[in-house]
Amino acid sequence: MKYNTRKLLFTFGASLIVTLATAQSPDKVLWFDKPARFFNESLLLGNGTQGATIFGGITKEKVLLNNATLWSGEPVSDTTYKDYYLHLPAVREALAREDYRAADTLIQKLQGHYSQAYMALGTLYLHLNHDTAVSNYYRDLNLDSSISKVHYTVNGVNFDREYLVSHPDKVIIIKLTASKKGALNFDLSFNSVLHYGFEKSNNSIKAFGYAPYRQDASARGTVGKIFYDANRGIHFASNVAVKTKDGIQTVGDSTINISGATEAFIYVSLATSFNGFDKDPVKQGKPYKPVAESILQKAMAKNYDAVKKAHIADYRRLFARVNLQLGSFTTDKSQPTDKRLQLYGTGAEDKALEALYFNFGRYLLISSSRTPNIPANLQGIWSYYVRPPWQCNYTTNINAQENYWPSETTNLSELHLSLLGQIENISKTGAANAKNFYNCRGWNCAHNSDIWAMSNPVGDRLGRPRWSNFSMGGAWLSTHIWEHFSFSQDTAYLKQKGYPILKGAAQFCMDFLVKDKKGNFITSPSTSPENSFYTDAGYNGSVLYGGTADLAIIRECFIKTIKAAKVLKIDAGFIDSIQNKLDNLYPYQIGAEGKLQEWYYDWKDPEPTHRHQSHLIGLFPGEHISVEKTPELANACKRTLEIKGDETTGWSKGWRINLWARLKDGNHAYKMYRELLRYLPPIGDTIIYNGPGGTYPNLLDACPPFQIDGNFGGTAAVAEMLLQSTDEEITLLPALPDVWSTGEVKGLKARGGFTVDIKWEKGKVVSYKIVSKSPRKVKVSVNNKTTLITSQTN
Ligand code: FUC
Repeated sequence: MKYNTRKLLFTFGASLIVTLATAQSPDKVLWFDKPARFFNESLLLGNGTQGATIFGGITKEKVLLNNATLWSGEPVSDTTYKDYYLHLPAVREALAREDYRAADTLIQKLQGHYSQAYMALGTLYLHLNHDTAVSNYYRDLNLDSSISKVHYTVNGVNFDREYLVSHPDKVIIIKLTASKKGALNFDLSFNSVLHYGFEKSNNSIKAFGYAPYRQDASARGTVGKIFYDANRGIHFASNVAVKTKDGIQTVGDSTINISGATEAFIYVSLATSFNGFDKDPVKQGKPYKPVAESILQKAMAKNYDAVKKAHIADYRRLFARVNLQLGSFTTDKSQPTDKRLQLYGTGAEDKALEALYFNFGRYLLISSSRTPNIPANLQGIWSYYVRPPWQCNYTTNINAQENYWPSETTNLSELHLSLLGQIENISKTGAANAKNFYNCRGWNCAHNSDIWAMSNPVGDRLGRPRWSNFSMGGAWLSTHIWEHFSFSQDTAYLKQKGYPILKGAAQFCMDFLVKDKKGNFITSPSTSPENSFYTDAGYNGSVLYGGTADLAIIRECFIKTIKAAKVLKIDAGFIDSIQNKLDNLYPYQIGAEGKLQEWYYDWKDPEPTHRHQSHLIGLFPGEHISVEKTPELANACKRTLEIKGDETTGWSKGWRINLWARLKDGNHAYKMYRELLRYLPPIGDTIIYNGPGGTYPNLLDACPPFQIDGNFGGTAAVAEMLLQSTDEEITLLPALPDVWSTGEVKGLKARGGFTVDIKWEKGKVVSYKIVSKSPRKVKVSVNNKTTLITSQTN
């Protein structure tokens, strides 16, 4: 059907839409007055593993189906790159004689294969047989319940749909109702962009298929090869069945027809054969067909309302832990979300939209991060490509980490475990990687990973070193282990799981460090994520020695390893040796322009506004630079950010807002938060990589293209404006923007295992509550005064 805009415009005056919309909380509901044409307008549902993308089409509805465990590829072998480290001395020698051109080329010998890619599973199509002229169209996503709805009227008959993806029941359900008996008539079908087929079944559509066992990466625009083999790679099953009230159901091999129903429930179960990063998905794969069948049968045997009730209770257990009120709502509630975003872009005040974006980030994490060892990828779990942007992988020079910044501070600590499990897997492949590429102990990860926990430098010996040869992905990831402990105080986790992995990352760094000509410890070779320099001789290169970002990440890794060993009272000798190297790292330098120097020398930047700022990691997400403890370095970070400016990609904006918050400049953080929420029109289904970062109509972050890290960075930044903590002290409202002068937040988390509620008026805290499992002494800074208090227990 062609969507009838004129008809809709004519009928939108209908008060029903306004009633539906205004009944919703403007900070917890996304709603629209027309179906989505593109992914950037759709609504995303997920139970942390299964994902459904809802377009809300009228007579033609499509629902994109995803499963977090469906990727191309197979387990990696740890012998592929044996002895590659023999190429390392030549790079070091080139750098020692300041031959940066030679280093840029020689380092390519230290590159292996690219990561594999996250795969779309399939699409469910619904063709409804009724008139195309509809009125009262409305669709929404309620963040309080994780349920999406569609409503419209045709010839006086109301059609309603309700969509959910249940975590307790692992099933996707669409409920359709018609207000007139027998008015529901539709066909249902399934297809996939992967290799697939159907199996005979009397009462369901049973689709089975498989992902490529190998997919060669493509640089932008160029298409690499895709390899399929029915006996290799991750296999999937998708089962679809319908229950109806009234009417007749006709089931074919690949379609289901419903005629004359009043109510219908579509059940979809999705399962894959993935059985762990080191298991062959065919020979050692999970029994995906029986799993999909059993999920479907169990869910269908239950009463829908019971499934829905369990789904809402399960979801709310996580979502309702935090409540944010940013003052009086000035929103015109009768405006759909995309319109609000556009108005906001013209300068309108909409505190409810600012809170909605924060709530949406928490919603997205709950919906994409509940699979053991499989963290949210570049697009969470929602993708419709065989060849997604950047393989839709884990990019470990910022993006994978940024996804998890809100996990601890916004009270979703257990969701962090997906990433922590992946880090454990990476530490295993990364041990071979450390040995093969660098002849070091411990483990290491370069700039990418995937479901197979691959960790080698990518590039196939042709890649640009500025991203391929980043060697600090593992050390950076390992800092998440301490963060999880610091917020959760889970000593058993630290002792049994976390510390040995953290120690392994530190061990790699210990072995990798070499001395510069003055006797300082540095890395060589080194890169600064994705950036390049001009040497004094005018060479534009990217491989150097002693890059600041490497050393900043090593500082974080060492500081946290020492803290963890002290908590566990172990490894005194090892931590002495770490402390020694930490004390003798090449110190930070402040360049002529007042910036925190990014390169070993104060070289010129070809791109002074470059999106990456990994050398500032000590300020955020790290802990060793702060306004209070290292004011000169903090000031140099500030100068760096001023020179970089505020115009950058979505994820980079998300990061910079956090950095400005740590600089205690709430107004600058807020300015950039507004710019992160800049409306970007949907660009259709082509992948566009260039242009400003912002937010699509469905509130998804645009790098561009869509990348979920910006959503998570922005969400973390709101928490960082309202509450900051170190292992020693909690600061309330450290970077409160003037415009958020009155508000309340409940349930944020602080390091030390504290839960914090804050109420403020005219920019000052008027009441607060700090809770922990048992009463503990804690230093709190409130309205610029620090006091020692005892925490409450409830
Ligand atoms: C890094 C960034 C890009 C993009 C990619 C997934 O390489 O520099 O902007 O976000 O990751």
